Amino acid sequence: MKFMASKPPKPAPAAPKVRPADEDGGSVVLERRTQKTKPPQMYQVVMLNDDYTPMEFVVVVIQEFFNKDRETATQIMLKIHLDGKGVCGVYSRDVAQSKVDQVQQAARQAGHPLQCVSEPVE
Ligand code: TYC
Repeated sequence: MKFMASKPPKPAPAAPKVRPADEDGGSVVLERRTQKTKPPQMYQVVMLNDDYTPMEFVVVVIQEFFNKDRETATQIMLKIHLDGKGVCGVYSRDVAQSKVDQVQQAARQAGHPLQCVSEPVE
């Protein structure tokens, strides 16, 4: 038998351990949570009918303060005239209140009894 001058060959290196994706030690796990914050309460500005404010004034007010085109403003005004009230727009609480204030100031200045109110949307 021949004498071995060199060491016996090392065993092949072990294959790297592969961990499952959810156990890799460094990854970020995002939990699915039910949303806790509710969207803010919105308010509708409702305009009321009366027997004295001219239709044209109401149409102009709806165009000016609620950013509606003339046709849409006319439809809203006619709905108010026929049904007694109608929604001109839906906003956050502060914006809705400021629309009410603007309409009432314009109506008072022009000498018309036009009224509108802000109310929470269900
Ligand atoms: N009813 C009013 C008229 O006949 C018109 C009108 C419409 C007034 C809507 C107010 O919010 C209103 N001149």
